[in-house]
Amino acid sequence: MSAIQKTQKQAAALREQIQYHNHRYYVLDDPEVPDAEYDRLFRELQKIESTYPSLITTDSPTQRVGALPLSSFDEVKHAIPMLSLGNAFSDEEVEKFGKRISDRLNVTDIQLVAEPKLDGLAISLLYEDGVLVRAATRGDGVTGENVTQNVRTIHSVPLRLVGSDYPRLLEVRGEVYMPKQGFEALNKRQKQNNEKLFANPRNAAAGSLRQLDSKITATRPLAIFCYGVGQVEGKKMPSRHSEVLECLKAWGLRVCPEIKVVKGIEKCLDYYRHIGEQRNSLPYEIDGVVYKVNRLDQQETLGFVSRAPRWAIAHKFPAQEELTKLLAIDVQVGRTGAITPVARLEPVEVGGVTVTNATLHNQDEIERMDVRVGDTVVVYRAGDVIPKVASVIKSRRPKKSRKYKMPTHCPECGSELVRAEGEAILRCSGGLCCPAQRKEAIKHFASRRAMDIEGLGDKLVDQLVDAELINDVADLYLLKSDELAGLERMANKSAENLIAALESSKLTTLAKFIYSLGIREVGEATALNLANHFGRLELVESADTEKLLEVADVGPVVASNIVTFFQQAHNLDVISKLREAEVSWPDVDVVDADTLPMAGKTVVLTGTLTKMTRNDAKQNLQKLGAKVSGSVSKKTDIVVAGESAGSKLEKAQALGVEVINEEAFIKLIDSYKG
Ligand code: D41
Repeated sequence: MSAIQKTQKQAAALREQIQYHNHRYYVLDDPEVPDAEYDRLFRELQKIESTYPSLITTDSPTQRVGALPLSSFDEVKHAIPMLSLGNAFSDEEVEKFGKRISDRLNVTDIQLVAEPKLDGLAISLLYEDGVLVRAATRGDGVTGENVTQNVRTIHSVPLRLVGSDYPRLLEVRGEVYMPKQGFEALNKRQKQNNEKLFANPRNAAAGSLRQLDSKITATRPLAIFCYGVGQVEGKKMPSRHSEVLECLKAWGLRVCPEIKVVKGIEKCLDYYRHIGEQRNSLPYEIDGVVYKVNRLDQQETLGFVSRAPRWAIAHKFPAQEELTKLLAIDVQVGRTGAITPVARLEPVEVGGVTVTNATLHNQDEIERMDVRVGDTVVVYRAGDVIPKVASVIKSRRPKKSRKYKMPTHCPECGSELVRAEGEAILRCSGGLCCPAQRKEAIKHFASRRAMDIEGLGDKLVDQLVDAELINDVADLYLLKSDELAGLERMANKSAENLIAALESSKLTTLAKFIYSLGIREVGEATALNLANHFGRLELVESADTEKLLEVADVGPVVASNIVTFFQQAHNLDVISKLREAEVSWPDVDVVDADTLPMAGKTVVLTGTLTKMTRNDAKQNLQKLGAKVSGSVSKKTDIVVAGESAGSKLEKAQALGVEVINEEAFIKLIDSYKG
């Protein structure tokens, strides 16, 4: 055997192995080897093929992607038309179907195959001598489009059939779809890249299959389930549909595992209900089930009417999409002040549930769809998710409609709505005073790292706000123990304890107080920087953006959050009420950060410290002007490694960064404190 023949044999053996593992992974969902092994085989084959391009075959697993973009799709005429399916929307219609076939065949208790009806696109795959040579969309059933390049990128479509007993010519029919998970991931990616979102998995699958550049299709998580055959030459097929499906499985084609053989219409309806219950937990979207007469001779006897077989019917689930009228657009304020526009709709039944509200997500989404009050809209509801307005029927738009404008002020508290740069959502700037945000703000205010009010947990905050005993954080300090004692599950003793805790929380630090205010994106570190930079709260309140940008770690977004917060009169009111209640803190001696002993140093804390908390260590470092970071890099100056330090310590050692233990760390800070 010549050297090249040997290599050719080696390539063929690799292809066979890759094909086997591909089938195990993508078709059977039962991988045998780790991904790394698959990758190794794949790279080995790639290496051979790049050295000897003449050895590349069209069914080589390396050839799924790589074809040049098309300028248009060619037409494909189906040798045998791809039939359409009649629909049934109720048990009665299915029973009528059962009666029709029984009467025509003159038999009762007919055997049927029940299949989930995938919500994707019907496709035809043509295999010649076991090799995929063409894939076409159904189109109008007679003529479709040649989408071979795109379908080749779908991993669950075998480029070569398994075994050797397949027909010389085999046309397989199935449904290409996008799994729910893949759909969510794709839309997330589209959003990040500022590209258009797909309304549902079906549209996403259709859009992906219609790409002229198969490299794009290759990035889309498509899959296939095969449900039948068209043209077959060179082999006698079995006599039942269920057996045909078994053959397809044996030849490496993917068939839906939920498919069942049932006897009689009653069992079909049982199947429908069973699948209906499974629907939300299935990893793909279905819009109903399909019943097919199992015996092929009976199918032939029944024949078809106007392109739909008499021997099959689709039993649809109630629609998940309906048309209705948009009556108004309201906005809702979430816990963090996020504003969500909500569509108020003329009540409409969607998938068995009456829908009167649907989310419009955000301002961008409204602008993208240009949705207007008075529009006829498509409402979509899937599983347990919140109904959403999927699209607008522009042709039904009333003449005098006006573009929707988002409000500029919070509907709950009247504060200005602000949109941070690069963010899609508007937020209420009301902070402490907006009722929708009040509870969250109070919980934050009371938390350990903020005002540290012991005994004031989340549940109690909810109770206090619901009982209207407090409206804002300042009201906390006006609470009386007899008011508290009147609350459910509140003993006299705990009421007194809370009053005492409130009292002792009054003396705080400027940094903690700023942090307690809950200004967006002003965390502990920023609050400390602000306190150290300005020294007095009045100076923080009156600082403009330019002044704020001088503070360590304050960027334009944080600066603008701070300015907006202190522009709201009610925030200033709350602060003055707090001061009246004798909440106080010592002013901070302002030191020029650059002159601090550890200015410019970046320190990483890792492992467990025994003599102080991680947080105390951090604050000590920050007071000395050091920056505390969470990850080790070349820019790290010191790593403080406590007990059982792990990967960060290893990384520091690898990078040659100075590492000190807790003892040395304490000595270090003490030496600076002097
Ligand atoms: O899952 C499906 N979407 C599905 C579609 C299925 N499981 N079986 C189908 N069977 C047929 C016949 C009976 C005509 C061979 C179908 C379709 N047709 C179909 N899909 C799109 C149009 C027709």
